[in-house]
Amino acid sequence: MPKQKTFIMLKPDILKRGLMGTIISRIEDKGYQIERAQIMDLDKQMIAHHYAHLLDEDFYPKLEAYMLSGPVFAMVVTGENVITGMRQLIGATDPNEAESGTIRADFAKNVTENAIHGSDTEENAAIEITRFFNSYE
Ligand code: IDP
Repeated sequence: MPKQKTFIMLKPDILKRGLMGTIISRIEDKGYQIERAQIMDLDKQMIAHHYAHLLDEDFYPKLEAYMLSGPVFAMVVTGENVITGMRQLIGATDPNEAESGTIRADFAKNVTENAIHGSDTEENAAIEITRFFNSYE
């Protein structure tokens, strides 16, 4: 299995609550490498592109407010089968449904403020990495 890249983003409350290091350790402990990273503020347009599939949802304004509530930590993470592996490490969208030991089960506050994003497909990983880092190397 060749190395893959995925886009991972620690959401604002993780930075505010001082949990960045803990979550980065979980990623590295799984054998993945952080290849690129930056702390950044998102704007409404960036959030609308990233969550374009959710723009019509009732909860979108709440999601937008959460993603604007502080800087995020954006990363390109690499490793064997990293897209599926990171989705497993992250857990289900709703922390009440996330398997124990996953990042969301341990650190997400609720289904909106759920700590972390990870790309779901290789195609989306390439789109998201390009959106956040301006290039897919
Ligand atoms: P994912 O982040 O697990 O891939 P998506 O369905 O793409 O799940 O949702 C994107 C983000 O939108 C979630 O991570 C969460 O922050 C928020 N979200 C998703 N579903 C709900 C919901 O039912 N209520 C409130 N917020 C939600």
